[in-house]
Amino acid sequence: MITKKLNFNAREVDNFIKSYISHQKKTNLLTPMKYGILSGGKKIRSSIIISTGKIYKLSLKKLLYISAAVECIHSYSLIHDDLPCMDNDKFRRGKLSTHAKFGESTAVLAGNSLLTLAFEIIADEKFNLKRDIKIDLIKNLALRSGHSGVAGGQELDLKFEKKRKSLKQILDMQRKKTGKLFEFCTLAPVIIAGKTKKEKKLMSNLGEDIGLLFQIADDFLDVTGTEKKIGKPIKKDKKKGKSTLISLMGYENAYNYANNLKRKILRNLEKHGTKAKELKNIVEYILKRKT
Ligand code: GRG
Repeated sequence: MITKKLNFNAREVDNFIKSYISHQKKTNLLTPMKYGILSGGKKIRSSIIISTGKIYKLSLKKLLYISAAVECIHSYSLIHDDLPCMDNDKFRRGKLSTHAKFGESTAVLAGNSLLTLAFEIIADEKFNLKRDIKIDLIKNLALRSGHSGVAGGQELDLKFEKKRKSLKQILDMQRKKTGKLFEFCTLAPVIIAGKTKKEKKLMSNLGEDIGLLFQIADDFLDVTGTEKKIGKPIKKDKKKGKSTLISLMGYENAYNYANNLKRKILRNLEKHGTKAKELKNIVEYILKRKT
């Protein structure tokens, strides 16, 4: 069962992060940082990293460093996404959001500290990789987190509220806001494995498609999910006037779009045969998920 595997991976990554953080200097910000990264969350990006690593026969240890770094960026983005100046959400993962629990300025600083921690983890000398590979990883993660990636996508998302946007504009925003970090998840193992430029491009595109699928599925959950299961208020997108595929083309057409995207992703994974079985199962799960 894929959910068992996802839970197992999430525990492995949480344990790695806990142990990593236990060696950090003790500061006031550590508590809100831990609250933002450790209490809950599916760690699906980590499972994508780990299952992509299986295609290239990489050790779990190496993949855990990358997973921890990505979860730092992801948690940082959620902490900031919930802030009053962004989506102003009081609940996340079934509990108070970080700013609601610790105050706004602490949440901003805890988010910023998770961002820098991500790069500290990759640069750590205990992460045993050649220097040029590490620089490549750091550069690629930075590129996807900043203005041409997640942060840029978030800005578009906020700007698009209560406006009628085209399919192209919505897809561009969602590919940046959510797709770019997933892109790094399927690219990083290829960088570590030292594969060709062509393979890197193929796996980057695949990851971005998986991220887009994940975002569309997230938008479905806002309509069909329950607050108890997803741990945050539902039906927010309509209230806030968010630009989504559902607002543009209706639920059924958006579902067909997502289903075709899922099929395309699975077709592109065919060439890896059984080595990609776990990644394929995660892709199937993304569209079926209830949390
Ligand atoms: C530059 C990283 C960065 C952040 C600043 C606030 C912001 C800019 C970006 C927010 C981007 C954002 C919230 C994207 C939404 C992605 C998404 C679908 C989140 C939900 O992810 P899940 O379901 O969450 O994996 P869990 O709780 O399981 O970890």
